Amino acid sequence: MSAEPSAAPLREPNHARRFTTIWLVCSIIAVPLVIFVLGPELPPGNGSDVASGQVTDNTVLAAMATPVLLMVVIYLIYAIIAFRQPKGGVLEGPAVRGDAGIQTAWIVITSALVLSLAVYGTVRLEQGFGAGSGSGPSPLTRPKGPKLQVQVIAQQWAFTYRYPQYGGVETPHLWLPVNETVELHVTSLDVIHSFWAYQLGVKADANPYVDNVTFFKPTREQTFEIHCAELCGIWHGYMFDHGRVVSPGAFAIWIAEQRKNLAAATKVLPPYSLTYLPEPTRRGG
Ligand SMILES: [Cu+2]
Repeated sequence: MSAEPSAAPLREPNHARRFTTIWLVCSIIAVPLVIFVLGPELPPGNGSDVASGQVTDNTVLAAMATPVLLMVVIYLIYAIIAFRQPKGGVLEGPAVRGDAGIQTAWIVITSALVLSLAVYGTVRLEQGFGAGSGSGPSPLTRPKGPKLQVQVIAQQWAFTYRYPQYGGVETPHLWLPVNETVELHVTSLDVIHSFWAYQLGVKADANPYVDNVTFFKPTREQTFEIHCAELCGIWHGYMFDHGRVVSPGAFAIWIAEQRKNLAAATKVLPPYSLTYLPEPTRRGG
């Protein structure tokens, strides 16, 4: 009725070799697919040099995680198929009390993976213009060449943008010329906000009395999303807008229009400053 239990262990195939072969073949196929097919589709897209860097980082992480994921999933499937109970028999498996080789390999490989990622992360964080896209009030380095300075002013519940090189005009929307390095200064008039231009890969805290500087270069003309990424009150979710990256010609026309249309408002604005000290009583009406 049931199979001969004593004969089974003798016919055991070399599971370790079989599993390793399946895993290696799957990894060799999957890793290039992750790098070359999935990688270019990963967020936040290639809207700026900073965003492209984030796509690279996401690709590296996904490529390194793929063999680990495959090991877990393939082992699960392998175990379900190869180590299932034979029909009719209820068998005890052999008592396994550890395997020095596997344990050593596990510790060495996982340590190497984690430590190499720690080194990679640290290098990438310090590369370019400081700590990623949010470089802070005193960036470690500055990109060379001319820069378009734009100040992001956050307040409950909108962002406005000041262009000190264009008469200090303050606009309700953000337009940027393509292929021009932007020096973004992010501050707030009230509570803490966070300026997040998703497709440009730019996220910087907007805090009162703080001037957070961040650099990036938009690399293609597009419409991008702007969100507030810090819960800042009841209409936090309303702090949403679309910005635009346009040709230098279109930007010149737009900024000239803004200067003309907003001239009366610009006249009564406080002078351009890296932070502002608004008077709450005046703002409260
Ligand atoms: Cu906000």
